[in-house]
Amino acid sequence: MAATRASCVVVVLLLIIAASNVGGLSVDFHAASCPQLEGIVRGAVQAARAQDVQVTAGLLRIFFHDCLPQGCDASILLDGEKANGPNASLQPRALQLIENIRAKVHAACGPTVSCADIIALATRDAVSLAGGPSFAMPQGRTDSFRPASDDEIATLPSPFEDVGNLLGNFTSKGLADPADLVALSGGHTVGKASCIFIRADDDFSIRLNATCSAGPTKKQSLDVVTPDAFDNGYFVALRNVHGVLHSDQGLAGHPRTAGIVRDFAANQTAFFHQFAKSMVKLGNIKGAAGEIRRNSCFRTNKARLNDGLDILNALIDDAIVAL
Ligand code: HEM
Ligand SMILES: *[C@@H]1O[C@H](CO)[C@@H](O)[C@H](O)[C@H]1NC(C)=O
Ligand SMILES: *[C@@H]1O[C@H](CO)[C@@H](O)[C@H](O)[C@H]1NC(C)=O
Ligand SMILES: *[C@@H]1O[C@H](CO)[C@@H](O)[C@H](O)[C@H]1NC(C)=O
Ligand SMILES: CC(=O)N[C@H]1CO[C@H](CO)[C@@H](O)[C@@H]1O
Repeated sequence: MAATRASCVVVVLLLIIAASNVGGLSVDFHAASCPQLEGIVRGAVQAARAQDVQVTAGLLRIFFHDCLPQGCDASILLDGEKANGPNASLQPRALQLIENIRAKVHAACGPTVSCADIIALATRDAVSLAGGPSFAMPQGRTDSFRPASDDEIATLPSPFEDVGNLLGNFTSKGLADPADLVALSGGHTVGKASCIFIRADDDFSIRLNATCSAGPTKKQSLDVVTPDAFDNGYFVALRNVHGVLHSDQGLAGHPRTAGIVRDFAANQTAFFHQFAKSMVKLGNIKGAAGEIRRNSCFRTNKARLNDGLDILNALIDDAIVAL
């Protein structure tokens, strides 16, 4: 009897420890509960890239926009946040890819993996498939109950900001090493920016801006050296004053970041090492306690339940009318 009670206490304690470990990420978090996870994610990202290489850029930006405002919690996929300003240009194909992967993973393993973990893993794979570094990405995140607030979304930095301010903006999120800002800005080695963001303050960038007269939806590659490859071409461009955004070009001139840009332009391995390290750091920004979204990455479980109740109520109303 006493032994049974003692073992109950142990079980309860273990449950408490497991619950309080939410947010404590580890690389083998899903190893036992979903051994197929990494293979499913990589296969799906590879297939998506075969359709459209831009999906790498799409995922990278989603990961950044998910993690920075209120922690990595897939809040970016909920309607409130998705409908907000910065999302206006998130790639719909990359957003849908995350949900497609969730459906595959949950079909194989049950609802054991969060949408936030899928964003992190898919982004990690999209980087290495584009020629970038391969690295371990800790897992065990949960999905938020709500989108980020407007105030939290407003903590995403502006491309018109000076580097001194960007360093402060990143430090306030726990990314305090200037190498974090420089390496993560290196995400702009792939992808495109809308013309309204081009700095247009010297001959080179005014010429780039001029290509935009084609229309307001025209975009310009952020890395003018090797637009679609994940490499250090972006830093080579910054050294040649061929950065596209004010926030990019500033990195080559600020005393706390210029030396790092020079290193990364000369040594791709140094960039790759720091990028992997800073991505893990970005991925560790912790969201509030949450859930594993079971039916769709675009809906909280409660919203989904409310839908179900609405349908049930409608059926009951119909039945009453029929009577
Ligand atoms: C220093 C802070 C940053 C600023 C000010 C910034 C700003 C921007 C802007 C203005 C765009 C263009 C959006 C558009 O017109 O569609 C953009 C695109 C992009 N950003 Fe950043 N960004 C920053 C940091 C990052 C980080 C940390 C990452 C990821 C590690 C990242 C990844 C991307 C990617 C991949 C794109 C291209 C997206 C696409 O082609 O779909 N950015 N960024
Ligand atoms: C970045 O830092 C500057 C200077 O402190 C501040 O004015 C700006 O609002 C910050 N931006 C974000 C997005 O936090
Ligand atoms: C950039 O292009 C836009 C639209 O084509 C134009 O209205 C604007 O004057 C240009 N800016 C500069 C600085 O050339
Ligand atoms: C390039 O960077 C890597 C990683 O930081 C370093 O081990 C290597 O010595 C560097 N290579 C050169 C030529 O500086
Ligand atoms: C303002 C805007 O474009 N919002 C979009 C955010 O993303 C979702 C999903 O791709 C779109 O449905 C919204 O229209």
